[in-house]
Amino acid sequence: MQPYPPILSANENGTEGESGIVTKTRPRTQRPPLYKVLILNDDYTPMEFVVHVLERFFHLTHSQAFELMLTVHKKGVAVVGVFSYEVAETKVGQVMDFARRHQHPLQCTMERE
Ligand code: TYC
Repeated sequence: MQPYPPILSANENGTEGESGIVTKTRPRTQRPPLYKVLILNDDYTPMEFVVHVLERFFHLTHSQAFELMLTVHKKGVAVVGVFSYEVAETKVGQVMDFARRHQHPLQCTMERE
């Protein structure tokens, strides 16, 4: 049996504070920001090296890697992928390190989406 008049109480989405007023809080889901990893063109890095980098660190197929390399070569820059901050940072570091070890000036950066 329900009492009459109904007892005022906090509902699932409300809190009854000292004032006796029930205030609602909207549940908010926060998504972590995403980061684009970009690869930049230059005049010296061999095309095959860039293709290899895209296959090795971004798991692209050979034809995807070749196509993306050509886009960068023609347009100057392209997004390779979108990742969490930590993953993007790791990939940028891996590419920069690999390019430096092979003495190529290839540049890879990240940008918040
Ligand atoms: N422009 C380079 C060349 O002609 C090839 C290249 C492509 C370099 C993409 C960097 O991100 C790059 N050898």
